[in-house]
Amino acid sequence: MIKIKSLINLLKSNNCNFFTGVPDSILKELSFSLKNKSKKEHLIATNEGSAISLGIGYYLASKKLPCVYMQNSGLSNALNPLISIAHKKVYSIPLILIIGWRGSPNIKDEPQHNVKGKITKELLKLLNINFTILRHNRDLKKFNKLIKSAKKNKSIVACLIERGTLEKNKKKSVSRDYYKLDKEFFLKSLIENIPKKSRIISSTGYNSRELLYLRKNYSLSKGKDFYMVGGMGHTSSVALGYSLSTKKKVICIDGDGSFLMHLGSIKTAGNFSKDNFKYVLLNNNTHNSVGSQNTYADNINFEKFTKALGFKKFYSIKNKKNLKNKIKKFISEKSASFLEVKIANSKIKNLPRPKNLIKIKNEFMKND
Ligand SMILES: Cc1ncc(C[n+]2csc(CCOP(=O)(O)OP(=O)(O)O)c2C)c(N)n1
Repeated sequence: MIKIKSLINLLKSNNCNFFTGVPDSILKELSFSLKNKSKKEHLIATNEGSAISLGIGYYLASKKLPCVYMQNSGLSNALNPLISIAHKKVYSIPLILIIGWRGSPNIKDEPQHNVKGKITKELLKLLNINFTILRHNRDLKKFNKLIKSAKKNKSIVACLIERGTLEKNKKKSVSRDYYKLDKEFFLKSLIENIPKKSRIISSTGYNSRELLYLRKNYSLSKGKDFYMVGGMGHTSSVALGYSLSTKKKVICIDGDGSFLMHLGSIKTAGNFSKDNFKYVLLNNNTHNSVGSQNTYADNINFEKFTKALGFKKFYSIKNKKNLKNKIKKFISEKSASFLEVKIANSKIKNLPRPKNLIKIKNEFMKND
């Protein structure tokens, strides 16, 4: 096991004081230890490509190495600026990457993580990124050497960290609720009030897992679900693509972190959606599933924003008052509509995970 303090000190000793990235559950301890940094020193980015680009900008101004952290699934978002800007044969920008290694071949994980986990080292090799796997304190020495080489050769280096490597902080981080409405209560009310043949497409993390839990626990049978177990940020695009070729109501259930990750796609939905497209933003202002880091979505005026993007109708729910009626009106609205639900973090312990993905897909695609 490695103390996060040792890792941070190592970076500090290399004059690295700038951090940016997208949160990951494996790197929760890192997020926790960066919590009190100033806005100039630590930026939670909306996607991993942006994080790499923020690091590139920082280097251009400071000549110092930035530290960019991410889950390995986000490595694919990072590829474009890594290859087309920072690569040794392009601008040769030195960067330090800290990558949470989901699906490492040594550790049991979900299907979507196993696929990426298996090719993560190969991907880094293809990118000519020297890396080391951090498992023990002694591995920090190897990482130190890599960082020194990155400085000297203006290259990108990385470390891979598996689940359970970073020692848990003794002070338990409490996930703060920005809003009060109970998520289980809201989602249950939503499913109870949709037409039977509806289709739900739900985002990565707790939203999909909570939906699955509700289906099982309360035998809720209205509609069918497609869980976005990966592809974070693409929920609205999958939902839009589906909705254009069906008459069924399509309900997109998205998280604020997911919404922000590829924000441009909501503009596409504003432009092209038909009346059957119903977008539900579960806004808890956090990346709840990976440690409840802030998303900064609380200060967006979603009504003005989504109307400007082409949504004809906007609904807002923040408590139980009139909830059922609001849901019904939103669902039966004769135009594409956007619902922001100001909601508390998930309260259910040990949420289930979607397992038989092919069966889920086949069920979703069945005619009814
Ligand atoms: C491309 C990518 N980057 C990072 C992650 C890790 N990750 C999984 S869920 C999640 C947070 C999602 O936040 P939000 O959409 O607000 O939903 P909540 O967790 O709050 O329910 C993150 C960052 C991922 N799965 N994929």
